[in-house]
Amino acid sequence: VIQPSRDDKFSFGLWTVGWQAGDQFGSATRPPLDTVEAINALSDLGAYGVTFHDNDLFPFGATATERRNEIDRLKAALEATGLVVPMVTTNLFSHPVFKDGGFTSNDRSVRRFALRKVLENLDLGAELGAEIFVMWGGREGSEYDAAKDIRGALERYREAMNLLADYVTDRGYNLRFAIEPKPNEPRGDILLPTLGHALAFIETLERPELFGVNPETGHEQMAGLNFTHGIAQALYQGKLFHLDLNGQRSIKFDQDLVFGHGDLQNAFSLVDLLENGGPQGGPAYQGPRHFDYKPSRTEDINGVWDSAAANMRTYLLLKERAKAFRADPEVQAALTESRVAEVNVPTLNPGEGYKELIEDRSAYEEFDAGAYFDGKGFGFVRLQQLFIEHLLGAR
Ligand code: 3MF
Ligand code: MG
Ligand code: MG
Ligand code: MG
Repeated sequence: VIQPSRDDKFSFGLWTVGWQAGDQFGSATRPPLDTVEAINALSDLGAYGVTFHDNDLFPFGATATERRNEIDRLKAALEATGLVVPMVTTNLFSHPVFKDGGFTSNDRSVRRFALRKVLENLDLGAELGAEIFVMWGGREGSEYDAAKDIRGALERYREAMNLLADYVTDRGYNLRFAIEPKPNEPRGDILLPTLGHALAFIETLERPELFGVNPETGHEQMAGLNFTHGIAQALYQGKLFHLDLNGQRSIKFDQDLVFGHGDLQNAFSLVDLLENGGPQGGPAYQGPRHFDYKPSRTEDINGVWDSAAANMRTYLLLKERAKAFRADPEVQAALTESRVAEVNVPTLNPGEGYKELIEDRSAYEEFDAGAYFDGKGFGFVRLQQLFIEHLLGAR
């Protein structure tokens, strides 16, 4: 029986199930969803956490009393259900004032306002016990190359991140930052467009240890990239602070489909990586399994809850399939045949450096590549077919 439980650590953004489904070409097809109703329903479905932007909880420009009222309602619902808030984020994209960005707008006053908005929200994150603070810079970018000095904008981005890191450090907050890359939409081009750009940028910050990434399935796939590879690199570099799971079918607009309703093979290898550590095993990911998807515009509220449940059910089914894949003796034999483990053997012998390598004539002068090459294949296709058969439930 596939039944999500709190131990599975599934979380949802309030903006996901709460999306009213207005798009570029049409108005909303669903009424607003109240925070307390969303929390109760997600709790019943087996989620363990909810996340939100400041303005998912209270409207932009809310008075201090309105803000406090919504925070208290949220806290009461968390108390009643046992749900937690593992992550909080800030909306620096909806209000027209952010049309050229928050931290990197050409307008300096907007940048100062954006920084203050985030500081307020850091206080809220700390108050609710969140440990991760996500930053998606949706409006940080441009449509026209002549209109944005990219080096200047990156310098302003850095200035902002350094200030936020100073703030959480001085306040003693147990919060770390996760940058969420996206190549485009709503801007023509967004700064820090991929996970790789974000990882490189983090190393330029004053407190890089406080920064990691929050990669989203669809965002990497919109750039034609392999999400599982990206997640593996983020894990390898100790930077996978959080993630946004959803579904995307190739390079097109940000579809935000249910997890697994996009590239299913890539979803399967991802779950195998998160749960089993991938081909060679290794530490599994410990953080929330967070869904950032949009219940399709065609759906009513029943479709919203069906889709929320579908994210978790698909994840658990893939987890079960990945376990069966790893346990299958034929798969194990195929992995050996494909020498998948051998990539973990260091290329140099213990204590060897380039001098010893040069001295080892068998590595080069006496290495007869023509004779060494025996034409034998690696058998990757056979391994992949076994992977597919497990995914299909045929084994
Ligand atoms: C947009 C997104 C964002 C971020 C969110 C959390 C509105 O494509 O993915 O969702 O995930 O801002 O930081
Ligand atoms: Mg997104
Ligand atoms: Mg998306
Ligand atoms: Mg996202």
